[in-house]
Amino acid sequence: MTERTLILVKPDGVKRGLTGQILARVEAKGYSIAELKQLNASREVLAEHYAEHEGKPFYEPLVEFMLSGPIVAIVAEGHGVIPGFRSLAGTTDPTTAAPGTIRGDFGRDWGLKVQQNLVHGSDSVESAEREIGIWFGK
Ligand code: IDP
Ligand code: MG
Repeated sequence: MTERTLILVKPDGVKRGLTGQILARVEAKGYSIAELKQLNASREVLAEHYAEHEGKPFYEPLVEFMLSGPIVAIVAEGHGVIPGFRSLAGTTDPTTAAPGTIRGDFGRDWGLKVQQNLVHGSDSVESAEREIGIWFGK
């Protein structure tokens, strides 16, 4: 089966009207969109999604941020899409993410407790499978 990854356009990206530009970059790279929906996340879904970060200082602000508005959840498909989308997204901190990346071009430090960095992308085959199950069902 072709590789699949979970992409989330976080509430900052949706609010700022950047969903289309983010999707355009995914498509321009040659990946296809297998699933797409906009939703308001629940605390339960976010607790599952961010289980690895529970207990970290940015965990609560991260969950509050992800609850602050609609999210666009996407399953993207194509060979190498997992590292490929991480590369399109850029590094976690938008201040220093490379120009040319989603976070580098559209993100910045807003002086908040959590990095508002526009997108999430799965970081491994195992995470992708787990996360697609959380957001789209098995
Ligand atoms: P990633 O999204 O690049 O994979 P992770 O380390 O998995 O980064 O962190 C999940 C999310 O938590 C980040 O995208 C960012 O929104 C937030 N975050 C991560 N590290 C920090 C931090 O040190 N301070 C504030 N927020 C953070
Ligand atoms: Mg991560």
